Amino acid sequence: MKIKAFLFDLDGVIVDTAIFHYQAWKKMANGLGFDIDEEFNETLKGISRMDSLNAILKHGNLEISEEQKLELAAQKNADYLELVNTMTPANILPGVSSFLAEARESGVKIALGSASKNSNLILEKIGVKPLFDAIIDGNQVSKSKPDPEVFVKGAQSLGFENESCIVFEDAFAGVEAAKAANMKAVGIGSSKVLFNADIVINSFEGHSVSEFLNL
Ligand code: B16
Ligand code: MG
Repeated sequence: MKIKAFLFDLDGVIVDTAIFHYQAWKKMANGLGFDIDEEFNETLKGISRMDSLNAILKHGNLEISEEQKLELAAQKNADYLELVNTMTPANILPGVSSFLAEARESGVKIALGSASKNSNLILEKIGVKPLFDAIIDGNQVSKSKPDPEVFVKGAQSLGFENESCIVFEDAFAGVEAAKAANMKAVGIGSSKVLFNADIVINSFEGHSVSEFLNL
């Protein structure tokens, strides 16, 4: 089927906010008396805020009330937003801006499919929000990737069938979500991790839209 739309994950594909999430979660964990390292942080990529919090508390062998969890998540998000507010267009990952512009020129529709509840602010800070025809994020979905909900809603809001969409993802769970939706998946990162994608690239740099239209 002819490709009509590109659905982009945010963190790790358009911008690297994983380092900000890491700093904010680390601060929280340290305040609770334990630490998280970069290797553990890898397991949080693409995972929703509350699922991340639960994984971190389990890592630290801590059991707390739901009320305390909400307080911790709110404080972590405040710390994270302080870092997000320092972002500028210089934070866009290499090759992304020209790839988005070329997609629009080619008539391909563009949607965001992210677990983040902060995606609108991030897209505004880096100056690419007007390039998106639809934004589906953690505010619209109830099921985290690998559930396909976020991408299915993206296709629906653009008015296209799932089979005519390509998903660009950096997380294993995100590629699984794309496949569960019968979409093509382009992995951004390592083929060792993203082996279930149709194709894996290191970054958008040096790649043109036409390479993906016949996937
Ligand atoms: P927020 P993505 C994900 O973004 C991040 O990878 C993940 O680390 C984060 O916990 C999640 O968004 C929720 O973010 O706290 O801003 O709602 O890769 O799905 O774009
Ligand atoms: Mg991601």
